[in-house]
Amino acid sequence: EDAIKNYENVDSWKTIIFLYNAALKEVGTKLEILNEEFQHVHQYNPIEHIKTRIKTPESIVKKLHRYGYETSIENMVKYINDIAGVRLICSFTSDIYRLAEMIGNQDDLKVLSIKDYIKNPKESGYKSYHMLVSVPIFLSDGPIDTKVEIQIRTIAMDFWASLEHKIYYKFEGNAPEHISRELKECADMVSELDDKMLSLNEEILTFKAVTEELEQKKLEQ
Ligand code: 0O2
Repeated sequence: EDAIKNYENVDSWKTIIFLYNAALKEVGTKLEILNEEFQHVHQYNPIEHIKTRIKTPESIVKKLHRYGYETSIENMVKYINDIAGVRLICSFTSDIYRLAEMIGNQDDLKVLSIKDYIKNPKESGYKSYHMLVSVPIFLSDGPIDTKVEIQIRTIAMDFWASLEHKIYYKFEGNAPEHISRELKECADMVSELDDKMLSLNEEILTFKAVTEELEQKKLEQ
C-alpha cells in the first residue's frame, strides 16, 4: 500500500524510466560492494557477473495485457514487478542462498516476495531464485520506494534459461512436444551438473584447508 502511495507523483513514462534506472544503479552498486567485501574477507567471489536491464515498453505492455490490465502508468507500477531487473550469475548453488541471505540482511532493501524456483522448478524446467525488493530512491521532495526484481542463478541455469527463452519466443509459447521434452531433460542435466560441480568444489576446498593446516604446522615446528 505504502509503496503504491509513494508513486502518486509518478505520472509520466520518462519519470518511470528515470526512477527504475536509479533503482537499478542503487541495487547494482550495492551488490558489487557486497561482492567486493566478500572477496576481501573470504578471497572468494559469490557473484560471477551481474546483468541489469530495464524491461522494454513492448514487453511491459504485453505483460499487462496478459494479466488483463489496461496500459496505464498506474497499472505498470502496480502490477509489473520486473520493470527493473538485476540478474546475479553464480558458480555454485550454495552461492545463490548465500547471496539471498546477504540481500535479506540489507536494512535499506525491503524484501517484498521470494520465489524459489530451485526448490520448486517451473513446469518448463526453469530454475532460478527470484527476490522482489524495493529500494528507496531519494528525490528532492522525498524518497520513492522502487521495485527491483533480483534473479539469482548459476551459470548452468542461466545457459538453460537463455536458450529456453529464445525457443519459447520463436514458437510463441507453442514449441513442439519433443523440444519441450528435450529441454526438460537438459534442465535435469543442468541440476546434475550443478550438484557435481558443487561437491567437487567442496572436495577441493577441504583438500586446500587440510594442506594449509599441514603447512602451518610445519612452519610452527
Ligand atoms: P521476459 O521476457 O524474460 O521479461 P509476478 O507478476 O512478478 O508475480 P512473473 O513476472 O511471472 O509474475 O514472475 P516470475 O515467475 O518471478 O517470472 C519473472 C521472470 O522470470 C520472467 O519474466 C522471465 O524472465 C523469468 N522466467 C520465469 N519463468 C521462466 C521460464 O519458464 N523460462 C525462462 N527462460 N524464464 C522464465 P517475463 O516478463 O515473463 O519474461
